Amino acid sequence: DDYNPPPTDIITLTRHVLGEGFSRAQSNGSSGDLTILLSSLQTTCKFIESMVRKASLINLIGLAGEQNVQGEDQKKLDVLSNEIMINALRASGKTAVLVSEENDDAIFVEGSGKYCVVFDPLDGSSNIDAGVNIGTIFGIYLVEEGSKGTLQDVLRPGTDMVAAGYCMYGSSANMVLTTGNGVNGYTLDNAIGEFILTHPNITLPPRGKIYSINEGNSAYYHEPVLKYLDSIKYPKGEGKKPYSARYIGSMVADVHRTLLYGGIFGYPEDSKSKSGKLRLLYEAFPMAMLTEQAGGVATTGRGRILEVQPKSIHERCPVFLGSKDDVNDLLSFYK
Ligand code: AHM
Ligand code: MG
Repeated sequence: DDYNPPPTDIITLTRHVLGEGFSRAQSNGSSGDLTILLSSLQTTCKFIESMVRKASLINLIGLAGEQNVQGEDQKKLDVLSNEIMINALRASGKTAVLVSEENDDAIFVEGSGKYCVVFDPLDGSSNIDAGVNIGTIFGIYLVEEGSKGTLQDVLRPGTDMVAAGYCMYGSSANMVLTTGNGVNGYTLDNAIGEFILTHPNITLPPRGKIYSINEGNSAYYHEPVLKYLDSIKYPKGEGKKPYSARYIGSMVADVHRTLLYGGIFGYPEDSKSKSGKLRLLYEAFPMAMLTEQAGGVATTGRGRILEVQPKSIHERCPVFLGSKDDVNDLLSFYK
């Protein structure tokens, strides 16, 4: 017989998260709550995923900003994603403070929730209409001992995060998650509506062959960045090959590729953007935590990203992350 039975013992995200030793959160005796919170985040990503898939069809028949047949204003995808996340995270009963890229102020949730979630509901906005990969990024803090949830609970270095991750909406939906115990990747199986563990223990190769940076900004770049770029494009030494350039302009997609293939991703500070473009709390910190947990390095050029002390929730931060040897090469130009 040619019958090939499908695997019947699949590891779903829920199963994995339930069974994983939640090193940091567990030591606070609240791993059950984190499981519930992650489960709620999982649902929001499935919801956003389905909206992203439908959006291209809707775009074909109506422009954003127009009214739909019911006479309601059509919401743009990023606004919709933000509402989905805020509603679900509030309803989870496990959150105290929410910080979204889409909201000027932090949101304080009434109740006994102990977690703070910082997030960019739909990152890569310039890519939405072209159908290029976009994603949701999130980081999670536990409120400090005795706190009911204040701004101070989210104005903390990334080293305090208990979990971080993203979901990339591409040819498939991929969730990549760390709870401080390595990095795992899951792929959404739409047929059963579950994220399945497909990339266990993601580990960055020590060196890659790809650089990912918006080189169109070269006119503004500072010397260390220009010199580093030169060194990988015109390598000196027997048998050394120039690096390949890959830049999507969606942080989630560029970081995802970097985690899987290695190399370096960067959004530096320059003479035009004094702190770069990316947001510290909900872009740089989560991606830096994932990178370090996968064995890579994440730096501003001057120091470890995760150790930056945030002063305000939407502040920006220069970012370089990726394979250990590649990022250290870059850092040698800063010395
Ligand atoms: P956004 O939050 O408005 O989408 O901007 C963040 C995005 C990142 O996903 C990406 O790394 C970066 O902006 C790309 O910027 P640029 O187009 O300047 O290269
Ligand atoms: Mg963003």
